[in-house]
Amino acid sequence: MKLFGAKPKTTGEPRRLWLDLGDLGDLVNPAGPHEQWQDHGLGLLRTILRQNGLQTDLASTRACSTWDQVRAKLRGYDVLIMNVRSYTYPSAYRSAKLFKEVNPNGLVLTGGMHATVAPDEMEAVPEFDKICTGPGEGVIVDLVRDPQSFPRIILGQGARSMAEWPVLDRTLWPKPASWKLARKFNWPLEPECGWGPPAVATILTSRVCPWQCVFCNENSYIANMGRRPVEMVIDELNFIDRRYGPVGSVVIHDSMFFQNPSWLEEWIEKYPRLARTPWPYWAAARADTVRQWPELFEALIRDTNWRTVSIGFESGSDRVLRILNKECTEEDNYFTIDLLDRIAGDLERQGQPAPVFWSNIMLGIPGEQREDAFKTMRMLKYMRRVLPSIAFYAPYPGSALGHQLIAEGKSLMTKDNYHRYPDDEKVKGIDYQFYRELLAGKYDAEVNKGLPELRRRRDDYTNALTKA
Ligand code: B12
Ligand code: SF4
Repeated sequence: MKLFGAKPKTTGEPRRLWLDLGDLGDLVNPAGPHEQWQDHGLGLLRTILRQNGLQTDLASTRACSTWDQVRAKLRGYDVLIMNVRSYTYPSAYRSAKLFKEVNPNGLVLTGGMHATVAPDEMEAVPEFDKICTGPGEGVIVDLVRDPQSFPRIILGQGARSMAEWPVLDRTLWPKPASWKLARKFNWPLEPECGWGPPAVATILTSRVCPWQCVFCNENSYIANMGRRPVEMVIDELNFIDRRYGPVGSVVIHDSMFFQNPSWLEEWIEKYPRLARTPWPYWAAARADTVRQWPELFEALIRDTNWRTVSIGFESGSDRVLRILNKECTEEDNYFTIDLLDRIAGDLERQGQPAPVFWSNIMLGIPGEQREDAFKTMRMLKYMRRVLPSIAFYAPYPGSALGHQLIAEGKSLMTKDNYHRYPDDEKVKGIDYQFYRELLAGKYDAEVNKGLPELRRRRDDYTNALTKA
């Protein structure tokens, strides 16, 4: 298969701009740490383009403070390229319109998750000239070289395995756009966000999650793809550390790191031995698989410095977990909480840093009752070492439940407002006032029922509410 296209032609090229997307100002004076993460889709595709002699300039809506600044950046280009996710769709939409305003003959090439899950919505916008659904690594070179030879809707082509992906050229990522942010950013590495020491290196080892949670079900739209071999991941981290480091910690951005036991066993064997430093890292698991493979989980924590364990607990109620098709139970959740607690206590006694949960919790799920929400908050309070990440359920296109709610006219997410503020209301008919009061502590008496005295403390959960 000709994965990355034919040989380059470098002269007389059209002027091309890759526009990194996100909320205005996020690379100037960001609202929070997660707004500063770099985009691996952009990094991968610009690396491939560069290796094939196709130059793209770079601008970022996140590096601008006003739409006038964005307009000025867009002027004078023949081609605009964007990676559009649902949560960046509003900025993609507005940027495409501005681009056509200042370059009426210019072409807008798009791809990304939103193009994949909601191509109809994008097709209705005439400013999007080409819309690539699915993975772009097999098509990007030919598309950028000769866009007019493609139809408007393009079926993307991915690699069979992430082993085929080149090492990202991280210098192709946008820079922080203010001296204040630049001081702490560690570009082309990434800034600290509370999960581990700076500088942070983000990396992907897998792209596919085989589960079918109805609020997500990525495997219905992310094509199957082999995992990146363990040694390639470690080599890339060592290279980053040598070239741009020192790296302080790693964030493994996989949707589901804790899968494929044989890959994980190899990681346990090689990471402590071959990594220049066994950097502490953040990575994701599920409560049911932790319960299925507790020894593997424990070995990863103890031997590979897995220090921030992201778990999509989502709910503390079996009824809601079933609505979500989470395939995890209350019992799985408590098993995982107790196991991490035991390992953490043990490591602390040995004077070592203890692992913590990054605990994803959803509230405001259609069908959730008050008692379910109390159980969820009770479960959260039961965790002793936890960074809570609470979100009001958001009906994203691409997910089964999202599609259903959109079709029923119950979604409050629009192209101008896929997600703006953490406490935005996302679904019609949900009593958001109740949830705000729940987070503020109004129902603590109910939540605390059955909780040991020590775990009845009150954290400010309103601040734990994240954009979703
Ligand atoms: C890492 C990650 C994050 C990180 C960092 C995000 C970032 N800056 O990149 C963090 C933790 C911050 C995050 C947060 C959120 N995320 Co997120 N995240 C991911 C994750 C796990 C990996 C993204 C990634 O790097 N993929 C790998 C790269 C290579 O893929 P890619 O960018 O899609 O690009 C490929 C194709 O799309 C295509 N392509 C892209 N651009 C273009 C352009 C052209 C021209 C072409 C031809 C092709 C093309 O080719 C690329 C190579 O194959 C994905 C799930 C996943 N497995 O992809 C979710 C995902 C993107 N996130 C999602 C969501 C909803 C969020 C949140 C809103 C909350 C949440 N539920 O997690 C927040 C909002 C963030 C914000 N900024 O406000 C959804 C998006 C759904 C959608 N319909 O768009 C996903 C799909 C997960 C999910 N199923 O819910 N996220
Ligand atoms: S929520 Fe997590 S476990 Fe469920 S399908 Fe998505 S990535 Fe997989």
